Amino acid sequence: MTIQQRIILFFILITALLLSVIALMWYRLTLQQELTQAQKNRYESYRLAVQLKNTADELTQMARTYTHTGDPRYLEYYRHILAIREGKEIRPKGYDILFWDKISPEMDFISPKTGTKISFQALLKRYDISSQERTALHEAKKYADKLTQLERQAFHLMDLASLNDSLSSANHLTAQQLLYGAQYRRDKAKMMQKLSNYFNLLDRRSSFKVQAIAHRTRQIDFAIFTLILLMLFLAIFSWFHSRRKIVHPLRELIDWTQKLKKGSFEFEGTIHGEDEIGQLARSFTHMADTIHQSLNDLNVKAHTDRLTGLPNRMALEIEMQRLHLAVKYYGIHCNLVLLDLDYFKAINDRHGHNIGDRVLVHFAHLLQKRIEAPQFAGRWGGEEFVILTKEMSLAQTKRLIESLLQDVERDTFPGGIHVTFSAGISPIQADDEIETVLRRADAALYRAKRLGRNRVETQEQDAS
Ligand code: GH3
Ligand code: MG
Ligand code: MG
Repeated sequence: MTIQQRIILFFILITALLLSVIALMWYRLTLQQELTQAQKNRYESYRLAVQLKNTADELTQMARTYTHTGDPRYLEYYRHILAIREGKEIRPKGYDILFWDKISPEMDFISPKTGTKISFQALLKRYDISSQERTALHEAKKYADKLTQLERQAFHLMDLASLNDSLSSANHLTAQQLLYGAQYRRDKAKMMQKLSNYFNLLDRRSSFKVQAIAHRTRQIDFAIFTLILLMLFLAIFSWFHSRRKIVHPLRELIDWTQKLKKGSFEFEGTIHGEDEIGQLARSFTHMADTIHQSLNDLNVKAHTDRLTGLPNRMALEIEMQRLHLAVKYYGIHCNLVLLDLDYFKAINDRHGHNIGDRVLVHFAHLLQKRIEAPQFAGRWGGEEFVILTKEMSLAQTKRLIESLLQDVERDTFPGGIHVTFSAGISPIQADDEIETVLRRADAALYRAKRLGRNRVETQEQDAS
């Protein structure tokens, strides 16, 4: 997988996890709102039942006070309470809790001008309660209505009492007995039983709902926690993965460039794979190999004579330095031989430059054949060659050159011609400069030319 694909995958995963966390948090918020709504609904439903109980209690209180005192203000209050409960008069604000207890006998109740007329039954329909709870409240209301019937009977007796003085005290007593009698208390008790039933139902349902929401909230919390852990894990994994797969290979690549800068071509690395860095590393090593190869080729070309393929003057000079050091530090015997083809100018003149070239190449082949490692032969320039002998005495070197002289003399060169050469040998000595050695070899060569050519001469010391 490429680095780009890995980065895309990482962002898709992180975005998906983040979106899931946001969605779950939003859902959790709605659950919280649902919980608040459920608790509010529970309180409102509770207040609805309390209102029925309070109005029933207040009606009882007003009716009983009226039958005891005969004060028409209590009858007036009673009628207002009932009219409001039945939706015939406007419902004042804060009506449902302790409303009538706050009005003293000296005060007149003034019905509000604005507001809604709504009966208890109509109010009931507005609330989100179960059908069982609704039935319980309906039945409670039925018993509340039964109580108002008894209270009306009591008021009727009071009316009769006001018309007929002789029956007055008896009717007062009967009216009071109606409101304290067994039937009245039975109906009231039944109403309270229904209300109590309603409270139980309400409590069970709403607490169950609250528990269900709380349970769901815990599940959501767990899911959010798990997703956040996953995100954390993904982030840690990505960190280590990018260090292993991107940062370390890049550092290694930088090391490679530093090595290349210093001229080293050894790249032992651990960068593998098909991703961008792997491709870059392969291109880099390929490029370095090409440079290395080109440098090697250039190096070989720089040290090789183009015509003969023998080591050239530069290669000979390097080898001379090496042998000089070997003589100096290890005391081994080394010699320098300078060879020059005889009358070469005449060959050129007589057979042409091309044959001259081919003669040089042929001579070079003979040298390569006869001079084996550790001996070293090269073209010094023109028709001059150098042989460097290693771990060989002066006499041994001389014998080698003499046998070479014979081989060359016997050989037939291109153009069917015969060629000879002359040579001068000088030993390489520890306290000599290379130039001195060359000068001595040149002097020996000169002597060989002078003494008739096709021969070898030696020169161990500078001529005085
Ligand atoms: P001597 O025996 O004294 O060495 O005589 P010589 O003719 O060999 O020496 P001289 O220095 O007079 O001539 C060397 C010639 O070698 C002159 C030059 O034209 C020829 N020569 C040098 N390099 C090349 C080459 O690469 N190819 C050919 N064909 N001729 C070359
Ligand atoms: Mg020459
Ligand atoms: Mg010559």
